[in-house]
Amino acid sequence: MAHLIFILNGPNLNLLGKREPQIYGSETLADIEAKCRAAASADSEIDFRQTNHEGTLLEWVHEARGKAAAIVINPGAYGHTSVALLDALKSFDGPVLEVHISNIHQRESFRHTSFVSLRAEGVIAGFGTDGYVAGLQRAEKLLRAK
Ligand code: CA2
Repeated sequence: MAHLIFILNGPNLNLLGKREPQIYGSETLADIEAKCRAAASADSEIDFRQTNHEGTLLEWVHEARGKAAAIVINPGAYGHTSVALLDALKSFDGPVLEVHISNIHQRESFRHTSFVSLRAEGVIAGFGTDGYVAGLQRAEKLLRAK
């Protein structure tokens, strides 16, 4: 059966490919979106978004309730700071997969914890932009098993 998967991106991810390539690589967010669309199975519809605003991210998670089957999310720095984002994700019924491009555990200690991880079925960090495809494929596998 066809299903909708939200791929949500938090703050500063619009800057990918434009600065800090040594940490985040040279691909842009548009490249990542194209990669996800190419990797998605035929029965997945992808809704790919980015925002720099915490409230917008919360509203997108609310919108996903009753609409999307799964959420793949790179929360950016909000993963480390936002209890509100965790609470919003707890109101969503389907699988949540958390993606970080960089290996957050190899970086500053304030990046080592993520509130989102408390809700996520799986967490991928340090796989570069391939982590998005891994998160998407894991979401699809979990949906097929339902
Ligand atoms: O590794 C990741 O994907 C992160 O979620 C990226 C966030 C960072 O705050 C998290 O700790 C880990 C940052 C988003 C990208 O920020 C950029 C800033 C300048 C230039 C390019 C990207």
